[in-house]
Amino acid sequence: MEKPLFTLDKEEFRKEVVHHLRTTLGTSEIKASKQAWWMATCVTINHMLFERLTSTQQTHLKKDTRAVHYFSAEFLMGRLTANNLHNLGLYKVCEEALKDLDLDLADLCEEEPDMALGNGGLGRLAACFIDSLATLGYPALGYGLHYEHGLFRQEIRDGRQVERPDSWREYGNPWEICRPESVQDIPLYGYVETVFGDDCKVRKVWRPGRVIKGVPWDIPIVGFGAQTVNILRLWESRASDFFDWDVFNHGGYVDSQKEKAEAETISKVLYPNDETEAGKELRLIQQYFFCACSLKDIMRRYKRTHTDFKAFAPQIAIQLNDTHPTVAIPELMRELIDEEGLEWQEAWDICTKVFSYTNHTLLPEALETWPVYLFERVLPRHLEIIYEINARFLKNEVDAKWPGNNDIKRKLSIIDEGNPRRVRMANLCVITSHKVNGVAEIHSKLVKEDLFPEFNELWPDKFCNVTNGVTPRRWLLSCNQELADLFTETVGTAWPLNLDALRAVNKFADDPAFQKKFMDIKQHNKQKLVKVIKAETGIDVSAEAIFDIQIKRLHEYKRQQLNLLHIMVLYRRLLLNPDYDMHPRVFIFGSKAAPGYRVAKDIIYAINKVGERINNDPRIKDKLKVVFMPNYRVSLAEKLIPAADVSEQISTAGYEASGTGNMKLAMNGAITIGTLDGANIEIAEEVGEDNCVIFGLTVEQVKELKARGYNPWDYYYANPEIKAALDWLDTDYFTPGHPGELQSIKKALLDYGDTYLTLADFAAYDEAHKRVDSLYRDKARWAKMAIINAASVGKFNSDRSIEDYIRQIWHLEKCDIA
Ligand code: BZD
Repeated sequence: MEKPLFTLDKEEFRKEVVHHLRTTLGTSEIKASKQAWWMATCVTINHMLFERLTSTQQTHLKKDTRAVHYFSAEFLMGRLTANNLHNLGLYKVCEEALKDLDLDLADLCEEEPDMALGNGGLGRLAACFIDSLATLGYPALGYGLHYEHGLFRQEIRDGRQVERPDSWREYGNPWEICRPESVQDIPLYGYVETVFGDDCKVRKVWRPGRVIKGVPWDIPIVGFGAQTVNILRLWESRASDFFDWDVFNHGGYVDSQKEKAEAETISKVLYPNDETEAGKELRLIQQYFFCACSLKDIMRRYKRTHTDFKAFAPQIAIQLNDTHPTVAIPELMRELIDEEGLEWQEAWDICTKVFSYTNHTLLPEALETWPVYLFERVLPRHLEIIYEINARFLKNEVDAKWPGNNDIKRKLSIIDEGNPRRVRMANLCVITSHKVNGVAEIHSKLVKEDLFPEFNELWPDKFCNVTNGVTPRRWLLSCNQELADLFTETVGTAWPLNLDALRAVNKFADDPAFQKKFMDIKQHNKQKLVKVIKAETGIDVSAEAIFDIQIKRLHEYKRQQLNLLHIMVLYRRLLLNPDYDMHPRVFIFGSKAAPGYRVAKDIIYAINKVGERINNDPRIKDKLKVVFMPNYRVSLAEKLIPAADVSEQISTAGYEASGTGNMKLAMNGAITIGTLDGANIEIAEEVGEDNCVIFGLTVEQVKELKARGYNPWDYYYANPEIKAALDWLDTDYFTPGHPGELQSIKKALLDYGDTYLTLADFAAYDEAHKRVDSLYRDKARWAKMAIINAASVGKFNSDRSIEDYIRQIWHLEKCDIA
């Protein structure tokens, strides 16, 4: 038998790369570009991935395993080269092999465009979860959309965000494999006919107005240790083969091209909406398209080994990542009833066992609803099915529990009877799913008590919590290799799988020699980031300053404006008193705003303009710098996180479902300055309240203040520093010649009521920063805190999250691969 390839030594690896450079890339060592070398490296890696992929698929088929199907409109994968090498255990071999060719692996990795098929936390969570599923050896498939353009590329022009298209596969992508043998046809539009069948039964038949082709692209997902290689299957839309060739032949070239373009539009671009509902027809079609393709694919695979549907629910688990894939519910009902001939109750029993739903937000404006008229036009049969589900639910469940209570009926109904009438996707999810989970303890509690209290009364066992996690392979081993090596040296090699093993590092937290090693690594990471900052923004910063980092989507509830307001107050203190006692600080931001979210874009502009003024003001002697890193994305996060001293997690309590950046930053030894919100609460529990800086109103206090009637003007008049900073925005100090350009920030915080209580939390936030400053000056104390943070976040390994899903929701078994 051929030797397994992943035991390659560096000589063999080098030969393979050169071989592929010549035979696959069609170039040679003399003239190959960096891009070609990177591609040749990827082809070499693929050779090994595919071998394990085939063994995995054969074993799963042979053992007829139960599998989870993770349905998600987003998978924010980032780059795969370094991650795949680490998971195959070949990173160092590859690095050495390339060194012999005078190439630097880290440098070649920069050739890879990010696969940015997601907006933020929700999409990145899906990526971490499929890594963990493969690592733990569970049969799993990720199902999503093969967007031609991922999240927009952000350029900053004169301080403002400009959205440019992201073309991640313009020059080909080495990780994806097209599977034409598994193409699906997806109907849309049309009408429903009621027919009397040969079996004397009345049936519904959907006569679609249009059919689109779904082409699957598979991305192999290799687990750490390379035992299991699962797949992420992403669907691309094309014009179907039912395409009217007659029209084409009779001179209808332009019309036929129009049809092609329309079909391709479906998977053309990712909607850049985070935490708001877009409600556009194309988005509904995107959702239906990938769900229908995926269900047909599941059905096809199921039928290879089964002739009836008795084993369907025992074999298939489908996790709905937020409400975006909800339309899979009526689609599976339709498939089972209309196409497979099952009775309603049989089909419903299957659906209620198969589906489960993860909620990622409590924000009312983020809860998806679709106008009934739109549903009726695009998916007429699905609307009928939804009505039927609703009627049965209202009668059998709601009326039985609350007889005659129309208020509750109105609230729980899948249909919102407003004008226009709308389909509430979250209600459909909760009614159908056997489990509904939130993503952090506090969030899951609020899902039960505030968002769905009546559903919780009906079905108390349905609701559960699975606290999010992140993969330590990407977010420590791969992005912070020096720290990873120090940990391996200290506690052995088990930690990338069992992150709790790092607890053993805690006993060195006070050890000056260990502290030095740890902080030297932090310092080195900061020095590397200094260069990146200079290259990306032209700004000079010193690695001796505190690196204070806020990286996440821009949203008022995440309160980048609170950070900015505090920066302005610090700046003013320094202007009033150049000897104001503070350790030099660099505030670093990375953030994209939804293109239609005005205030968010204004906040980006304000950060840039305030930064520009501060960074060029010699009076403050470089004590303060503000950096806005353009085009925040996974690969940039991998450079920022290892260099962070301080992690800003400052959402209004009750609004951030979990957060996952908070986990990555703590894992890399950053100290959290945060509110008691989302997973911050659990991070504080794990690392200890002494090792993070918690401030601000709690969820309860936020509710009380809002109930009492919050008036931001009270804080404006009571705190002269807040007043001075906000009034500053009326002037042209930061925007010379353009007074008032930053006024919208002030307006949002005063005239429009400061929805997210920025001013109410300001004083506490300021005090918290004073604490950060004094803690940092005590070098030993800070080093100890940083070490304890990195060593104590084992809970936030996404492997633990997956085991929680398995135990509470999916009930899968691990499968050894031969
Ligand atoms: O999901 C985020 C939450 O805001 C975070 O608190 C949480 O940690 C993560 C993972 O659970 N939500 C999103 O990222 N949401 C979106 O990206 C999104 C995308 C499209 C439409 C609506 C929301």
